[in-house]
This record gives sequence, structure tokens and C-alpha cells, in this order.
Amino acid sequence: MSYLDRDEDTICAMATATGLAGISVIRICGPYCESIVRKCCSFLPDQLESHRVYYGWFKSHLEKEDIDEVLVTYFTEGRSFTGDHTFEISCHGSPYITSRIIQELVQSGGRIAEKGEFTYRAFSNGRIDLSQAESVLSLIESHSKKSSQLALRQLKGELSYKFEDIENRLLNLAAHLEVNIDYSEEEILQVGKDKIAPPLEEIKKRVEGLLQTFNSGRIIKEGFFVALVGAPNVGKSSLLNMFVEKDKAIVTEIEGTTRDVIEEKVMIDGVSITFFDTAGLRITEDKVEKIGIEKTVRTIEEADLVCWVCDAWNLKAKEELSEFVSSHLKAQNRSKLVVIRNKIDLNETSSDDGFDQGIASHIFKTSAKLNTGKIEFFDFLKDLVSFEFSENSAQLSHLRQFELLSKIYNSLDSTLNSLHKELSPELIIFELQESIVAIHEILGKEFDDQVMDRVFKQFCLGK
Ligand SMILES: Nc1nc2c(ncn2[C@@H]2O[C@H](COP(=O)(O)OP(=O)(O)OP(=O)(O)O)[C@@H](O)[C@H]2O)c(=O)[nH]1
Ligand SMILES: [Mg+2]
Repeated sequence: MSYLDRDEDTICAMATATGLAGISVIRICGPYCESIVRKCCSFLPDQLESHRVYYGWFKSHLEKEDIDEVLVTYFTEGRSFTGDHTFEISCHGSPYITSRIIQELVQSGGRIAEKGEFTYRAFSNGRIDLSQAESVLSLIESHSKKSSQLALRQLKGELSYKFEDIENRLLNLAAHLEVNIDYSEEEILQVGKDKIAPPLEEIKKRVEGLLQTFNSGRIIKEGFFVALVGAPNVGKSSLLNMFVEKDKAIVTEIEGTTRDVIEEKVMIDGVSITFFDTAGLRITEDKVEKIGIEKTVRTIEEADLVCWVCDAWNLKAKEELSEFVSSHLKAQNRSKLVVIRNKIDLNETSSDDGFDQGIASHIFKTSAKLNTGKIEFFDFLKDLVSFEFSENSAQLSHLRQFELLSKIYNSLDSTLNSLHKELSPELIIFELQESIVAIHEILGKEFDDQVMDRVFKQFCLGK
């Protein structure tokens, strides 16, 4: 079914997580929700007041038997999350009771909501734009103080305001362009370059500024990923345990102890940092270990920071590091490499000789045995994740928005090129239109089912 065809349905779903709980909340919204709820909640008065809670017994509408003692909250049209008439039924948190209540609502004319359909309604009723819908998702998924703050600010419209500013500037420019076509001496249409290029440059600068916030926005939203990699037995698992202050990974003196990737989160300055302990890299015929090493390679790709761990006393460490870099780090990933020289307790006099600062940006010395070196390493991590998070900064954190904004950036770039080459005004207007379509897609002013699926199918049921 198309997204546009289904707004007339009355939809219902659990708004809280499934499973045993003190209470659960079931939400029902849409044009017929009042008559549907009344069939099972005869205690409701004739005149309902918005945002009021009513107490009574929810009954099966056919058998008239009591199902649960409930509290029903009513939200009138235009004053609910979705913008539609809505009821929230708070009942006891038993999966049996909640499924019975939902069953009754469906038998009375409701339909089970699809993933994200409540948020979709809020979008289609114009209560939020598409980028705000995405921030609802971020808010639900937020796992740290900063990620929830970021999502809340996006929901309040800080990012939408920036997108709308870009949209307005593009629309003004397009309008200006239409009337600012000059006749040259040869009676050929030309664009007044001097009037168009500066505002176009300004929009490009603003788009670029937003694009630059994506990495920090993404890290605040999803967390920062640190991979611990290196040869077997250098102490990667011991370091993981030291960093997360838990006996999380198995440590033994046997080479190849860790097979699977083991992850654990800690919070640093309100940002979630996930450490990944990996299988030691070496040539092996062992089937299980081989799979583990393949996973290590994938973890390196996905990490924000790669810590290559080695024995502090290893005299061949420099060669091994070069070998690691050339076989496992793509050129664009080399800036995310640091070295941890572990087991310094075994070699107090070890020097930094043999380590080229050019290969790794930082070198840390640790002893997982003596629990030393963690403070210096964590201070470094704090600097990496302590982004500018001032009151006024809007940050991009969704890949969809980033991709569309990159498209706008490229399209503005080619518009400017065409302008400088004095190409035909039709072409310039056409290129500018591409940017306008993309900014409309970000805000949800232009969409198709594919875009809707990409945004709303990520939601959990009931949201
Ligand atoms: N002296 C000393 N021993 C350490 C230190 N860190 C780890 N070890 C020892 O080194 C051995 C290997 O440690 P692990 O943490 O299992 O090493 P790993 O890199 O995870 O090894 P694999 O999982 O096999 O790749 C164990 O016997 C640890 O007790 C350290 O800082 N000092
Ligand atoms: Mg290990």
C-alpha cells in the first residue's frame, strides 16, 4: 500500500516495549478511534476533554467480560503527537492483556500500525518535517546524554531551520535568475553572472558548513568505535578489560585466544565509546581463527580509531606496523591509526626508537598488568570526542540527509562552473532545480514510497 493511500485508517499498536512490565500503553489514532474505543470503554463520558485521563474497565465488546482495569487518555485532533484524534490506553503490562486489548480494537475497526506509522502521520499532518521525523527515531535510539540532546534539538527544528534557510535562498535565487537574464549584444540570452555567483557561493558555503558537522553528529548519535588490533598475545584482550574495567574478554598466554570480536561500551564525556577486541592477526590454517581474522579486517574498516597494539619490547615492531598498514589500512583510513605499546612493565627502558610519528599520529605506552597508561589514552579519546556542542550549532547525523546535502553541494558546484563558463541560462536554471529538489527531499516536501520506506521502516512498531 502506498503511504499516501492509508491516512484514513484508524491504527493501533503498543507504544511501550513488549514483554512483562508494570504498565503498558496502547495507542490508537485516526478518524474512527473514538467510536472504536467507546465500544470497549463504556465508562467514557459523552463529552471528552483533550489531555484528560479517564479511569474504568476495558471490556470485550462482544462478550462484555472485563479484560483489564485501565486509564484512558484522550488527545483531540490537532493536539496529539500525530495530529489525529488519539487515545492512549494504559493497562497492566502483561503480554496477554495487551494482545487482548489490541485484538478488541482491531475487531472493532482498527488496524495494527506499521513501523513508524504514528510518526508518519505526524509528518503527513504537517506537525513535523521529514528531518524532524528522523530525529524522533534518533531520540528513541539515543544511548547517551549528548545523543539525546542532539536528537531533541533536531526535533525542536534547529536543523530544519538551517535546511529551510538553504531552501529559501535557493528559491530566491531561482526566481532572481528567471528575471535576471540579460540580452547580450548578439541578442543571446545571458545570465547576470555578477549578481548570481555571490549568493550561490554563500549557499554552497552554508551547505559545506553543515556537511562538515556530519562526522561529529554521527559520532554523537551512534557513538565512537575503537578497534584494538595487532598480533596474537600482545595484550589486546587485557587492554579491553582494563579500559572497560570488567573481566569481559578471556585472557590467556596462548596465542589465538580471541576468535570472535568482543565489544563493550563506556561513556566518556557524555559520548558512548565502544571498544572492539579482535582476533590477533597472523597467518593461520585454523578454520575458526581464519573467520575471526576476517572479522578483525571488517572491524578495522568500520572503526573510527584503530589502535595497533604491540609488545613494548618488540624490536621488529616498526616493520610489523608497516606491514599492518600496507596490508590492512586503506590510504583514507591511515589518519585513524594510533599505536599502543603494551607490557611496558617488562621493559622499563624501552625507547620510542623505531617508531615513526608519521605512520601513527600518536603512540601510547601501557601495562595491562599494572593498570597503567589508561589515563593518557582516555584523555586523548576525550579530546577526540569533545566536539563543539554550543547552543547554536545544528549537527547533521543522518546518512540520508548527508547524501542529499552532498548532492546539493556537487550540484551547486557545477552550477557555479556553468555560470563561469557562461553556459546557457536554461542549463543553469536546470542545475539549480536539482539542488531545490534535493533540499525538498530532505525536508520531505518531495517524496516517494522509497524515501518514506527509508525513513519510517527504521522505526520500531508503535512509534
Ligand atoms: N607482563 C605483562 N603481561 C601482559 C600484559 N598484557 C597482557 N599480558 C599477558 O599477555 C598474555 C596475552 O594477553 P591477551 O590479552 O590474551 O593477548 P591478546 O592480544 O588478546 O591475544 P590473542 O587473543 O591471542 O590475540 C596473557 O598471558 C596476559 O596476561 C602486560 O601489560 N604486561
Ligand atoms: Mg585476545
